[in-house]
Amino acid sequence: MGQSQTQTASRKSPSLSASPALPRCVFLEAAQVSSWLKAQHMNPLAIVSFGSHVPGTFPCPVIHLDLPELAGPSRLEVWSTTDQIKTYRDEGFSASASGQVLFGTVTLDEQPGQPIETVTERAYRRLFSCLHDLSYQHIWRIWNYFPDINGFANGLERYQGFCLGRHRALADMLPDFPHSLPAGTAVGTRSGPLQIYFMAGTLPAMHLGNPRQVHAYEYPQDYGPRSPSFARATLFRVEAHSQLFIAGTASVVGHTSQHVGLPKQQTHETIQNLRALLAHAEGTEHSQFTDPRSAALYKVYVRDAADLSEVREALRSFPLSSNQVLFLQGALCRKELLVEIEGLITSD
Ligand code: 3EB
Repeated sequence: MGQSQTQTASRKSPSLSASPALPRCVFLEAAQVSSWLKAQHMNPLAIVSFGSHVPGTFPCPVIHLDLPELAGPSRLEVWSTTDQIKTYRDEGFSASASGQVLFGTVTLDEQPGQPIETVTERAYRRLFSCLHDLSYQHIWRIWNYFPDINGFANGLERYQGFCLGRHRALADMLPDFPHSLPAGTAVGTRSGPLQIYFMAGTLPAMHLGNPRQVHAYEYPQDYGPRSPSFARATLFRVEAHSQLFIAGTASVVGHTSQHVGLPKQQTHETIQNLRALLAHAEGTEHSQFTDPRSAALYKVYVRDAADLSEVREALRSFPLSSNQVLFLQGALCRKELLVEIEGLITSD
């Protein structure tokens, strides 16, 4: 992005919050959030809860997802920044923004009889018109959640309907589609409306593929009438600091699901995909994403709670320290997929 490398050395600080443009994400127990923000002099950009109560009131979007936590104490995903924030609210849309980064959410209820593709297309059109109005042109990361993701309606699996509606809106509204698509997650909740949250910036980020996988936006039509619109990872760099947003990654090689019915093997395959992606990102950007000193956060989505111990066992071979991982129960977009892992790695 053209920043000079020499300038950064003097600015380098042990705190990841040193760089104003990089938002920070941490997993915190609900009771700690207010005191943590105060102690760190951070302003909240967004708070995501997975079923637990969010105490107090926060000026930023607060997103409640019905994705039960499967291990450890209940925690919230807290996004914050050292910068001052402004908040925006409109029907079905809320956002908070610092100078360079906007964190937003679109929530739409499905009306009886309305196909999921229609709701999704509306939500995405809404999202882009709000971003356009607020002048955050570059979309960095998108998370999508809705119930009954593997259910059938109107001759399509609901996930396929979702992909169709998303594709219609993005192909129309996103400049340089599909190459500008950011890292994505799409996971089925137990209940709730269609909930989308996202980060956008005033500066462009770099979107990456995974060398072991076909670009999702180039999947053949066997998986649905329109391919899934997301990149495998998005990398944002400011000065010497890099943030790598890792899309939901599953046991998919090429475009084919591997190890049907075998959660442990699916987890191992997913780890191989993650390792390939991290190596690719390091090669592209000369940043250290596999360095244990990098701050890494992962969310592990497990379809069946009964598979948790096998998934955790398989994850021992991957450097995930337990306080940086959330295990969530969620349904995944292909019925045979049992586990999916997304991540955020900050390196400086
Ligand atoms: C896959 O590789 C697994 O439709 O936004 C992962 C992350 C998956 C995001 C999406 C789907 C999405 O196809 C599924």
